[in-house]
Order: sequence, then structure tokens, then C-alpha cells
Amino acid sequence: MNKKIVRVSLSFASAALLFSAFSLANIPSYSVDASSYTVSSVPTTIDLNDSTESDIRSYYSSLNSLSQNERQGTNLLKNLKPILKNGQKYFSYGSSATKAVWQSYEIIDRDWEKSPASAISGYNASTNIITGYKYGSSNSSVGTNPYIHALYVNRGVDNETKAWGNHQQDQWGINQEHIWPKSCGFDDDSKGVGARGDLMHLWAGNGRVNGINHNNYFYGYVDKNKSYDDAGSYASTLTGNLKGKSKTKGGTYTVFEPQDCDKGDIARACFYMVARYNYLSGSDADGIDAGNPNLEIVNELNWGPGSAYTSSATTKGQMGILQDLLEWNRIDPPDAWEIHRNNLLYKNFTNNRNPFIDYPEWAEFIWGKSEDGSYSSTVTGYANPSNDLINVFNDGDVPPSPDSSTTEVSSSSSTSEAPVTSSDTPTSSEVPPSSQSTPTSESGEQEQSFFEQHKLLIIIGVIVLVVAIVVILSIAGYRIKVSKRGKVKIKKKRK
Ligand SMILES: [Ca+2]
Repeated sequence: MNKKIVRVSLSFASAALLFSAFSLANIPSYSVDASSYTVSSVPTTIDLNDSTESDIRSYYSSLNSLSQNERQGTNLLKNLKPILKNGQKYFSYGSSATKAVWQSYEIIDRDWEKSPASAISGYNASTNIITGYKYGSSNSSVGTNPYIHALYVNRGVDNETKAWGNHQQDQWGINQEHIWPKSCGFDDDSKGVGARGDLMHLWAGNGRVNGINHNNYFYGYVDKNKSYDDAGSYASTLTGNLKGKSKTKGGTYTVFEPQDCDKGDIARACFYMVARYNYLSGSDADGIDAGNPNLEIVNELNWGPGSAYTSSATTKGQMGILQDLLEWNRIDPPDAWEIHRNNLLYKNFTNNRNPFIDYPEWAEFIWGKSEDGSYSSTVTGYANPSNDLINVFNDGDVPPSPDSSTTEVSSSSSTSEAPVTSSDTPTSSEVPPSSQSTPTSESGEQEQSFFEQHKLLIIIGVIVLVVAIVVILSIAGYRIKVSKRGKVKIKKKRK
């Protein structure tokens, strides 16, 4: 993938230009009615180029004319909603592979390394655009039958990231995972597509983990001192997806903890859902019934699997645990694949973006800060789309993801490069090379280097010693004689 992470240092001139443009743009009054939830057709012309930095900043530019107070806390959620909602497109979903959501996974959830664009008919390498893409039309013949980057499946393991066609409708293969469970706010399928069919949180995921471990439990760290279920006991390639008691909150509440490389992706999808679906500004033009639920993320474990419900303007659909999700956003920052998925959605499918993939720290401007296991609801800043760093944290102090390796990714627009973590490698295989050295070899190296460093001193010392012996013998009345054959003889001098 030809992308650079969009790390930003705008020059004063370009900042001034942007500011001028933003000043002219008032917040548009979006009026989206229920008809906006009709489904769209999947595109056959697909632009694989990532959005440029200026495109991303422009997308959020209506925030710039707001006061600082309107750009933090729940106000920021309220003000993001019209941006994310404007012109958003939805796709039909269901169990059939002919449904548009299934079809869209061929592109948005594609494993681009194992199934590169160059293998797709109609792909133009010079423009990085596909024309006339043919989606699959049946379970046994699914378009280009690509490998899929599925949630919960350990990366880099071939036999579990099988080609798409091998996983159709298989409960223990890949299925459609609602990262924000339908039963936590928008359970009634009869109410149309809306949140239920929003590709920002509707990902391809392993069916076993989806159905058994995640179910509709809150997300959170699992207490490993208590009994828990690790999906790895079912298949080794699912290791690290846990269901058990909450470590953070204690008590007997059950939570789901995904593998490390999925933690941030899931957190940011949940953050998006609240920014897109809330009633913070009061009544909404398109209404709850049109699939526009009222969602919030909480720290309290007051909801879990049980009788599902549909949220209303006064009853909120909830997800948690907030402080764990904030921590996951920090330890697993957006990688190249996640960034690319966001761009593919924006340019080809949903026509909207996940702001927390673009600006991960905005989550902390809304809900507060979570760092090193401690959590504070104190908001540390406010959104500033024209200057905030994109895809990396402002303080540059992102803890490395324990399961990831550092990779360079690039974007067509960036002015500088920054390392980001890629989660495409399994945890167990990464051992620092330094741990391979042994005490024996270190000791040998030390002895050799001592001789090398003191060679001159040793030679001088030997010469001085020989001279001293000759002088002492001479004083004592001895004479040293070396024969032609090289023998040394010491004789007493005659007086
Ligand atoms: Ca990740």
C-alpha cells in the first residue's frame, strides 16, 4: 500500500490559507430525513488512493468556527454528528452473500498483502483505481475471492485468514460482526438500516468469537486471576480473545477482551458510533425509528446480555467500559490497514469518516484521559481540525503496542513520516535479538579486547623486564652470550 501516515506540521502560510477557508464556511444545517437510510448500491469504480491531508482537515472544517467549549466533551460529540451524518450512505446487510455489506468486505476488509489490487481485473496501477469491479453473487463464487482481514483472527496465520469463499455462512468462519452490538441500542431490524448497517462498525470477524466470546458483552480487560474463556482453546489462531470477569471494575460482571491488535480498532469504532448516533442536540430530523439510535459509552456495568432493547430519545443504548476503551485507543493506535479502511469507506462506500481514526486523541478531548491504567475524566484539550496531528497523538508519547512491530506507512499527502504500529504479526514470534547472546561469548569478547587495548603496554613491559634482568646480571658479574645457533649462555666474568 502506498501510504504515509499523515503527520502534520503545517506551515504558517498554509495554516493561514486554511483558516481563511474555514472562516468562510458556516456550519451547514444538515437535514437528513428517513429517506437517507435507503440503501445504496456497491460501487464498481473503486478509488484505492487515500484521502489527502487537506481533504481530511476540510472534512471537519465546520468545527473551526465553534468556540473551544463546543469542541470538547459531549459538545464535540454533538457537533461531530452533523458532519458524520451528512451524505452518509448505507448498504443492505443480511446473511446472504449477495447482500451489499458482504460484498463490500471484498474491498474494505480485504487483506491487501495477500490479495493485492494488482490481481484484480480492471485495476489501473498508474491511477490506483479499479473500474468495472465484479462482486461475488453467490456463496460459492464470491467476486475476486480475496483473503480477508478479520477481527479476532491472529494476523499472519494463513490457515485462519482463508480466502473469503471458504468462509461463507460458516458460524466458525467469518461473519458480520456488529462491534457495537445491535442489542445495545438498535435491536429492531424492522426499523431500517441505519446504525444496524453502518459499515464503520460492521466488520468481518471470526464467527466463533463473535457469537460466544463477544456476544453483546461490554468490552473490557478480563481478570485472568479468575476463570475465563480464551477462544484459543477452540482454535490456536484465535488466542487472546477472552470472555471473563472485569479486571477494571471487579465484581462478577462479564466482559469481552479482544486480542491486542484489535483493541484500538474496536475502541475507535465504538467512539464513532456515539459521535454519529446521539441525541445530544435534542430531537433529530431522521428520528430514532429510522435507525438513528441514542448511544453513549459508560463506565458503569449496568447492562449486559439479556433482553435486548431499542433505545429512544430518552433511553440510551449503552456500551462500555469507557476507561478500558480509552486505554485500548492509546495502546493500539491506527495502523496502515485501519487507516486505509477508513479512506476506502469515505471515498467509495459510506461517504463519511471515523474521526477517531483521523484524530485518535479526540476521544480524550471528549471523555477524558486514560493513561497507565489510571483514568481521569478531565478533558485535556479541544478539537482543532486545522492543526491537530492526524493519526498520531500530539504528545508523541504513544505506548508501543505489545503485539505489534513498527512499520513505515505512507500517504500521498504527507509532509513527514512517522512510525506507526502494525498489528500484522503474531505476538509470540517477536523476541529481541539481544536476548540470544550468551555469557560465554561476551566473556571471550572482553578478554580479546583487553589484550588488544593493552598490547603496546605489554610489549614495553616485556622489554623493560629483559633489560632489567641483563643489567642485574651484569652488576652481579655475569656475562650473557648468544651463540650462532641462538642459544643463550650466562657465564661468570673472570676477575
Ligand atoms: Ca489495531
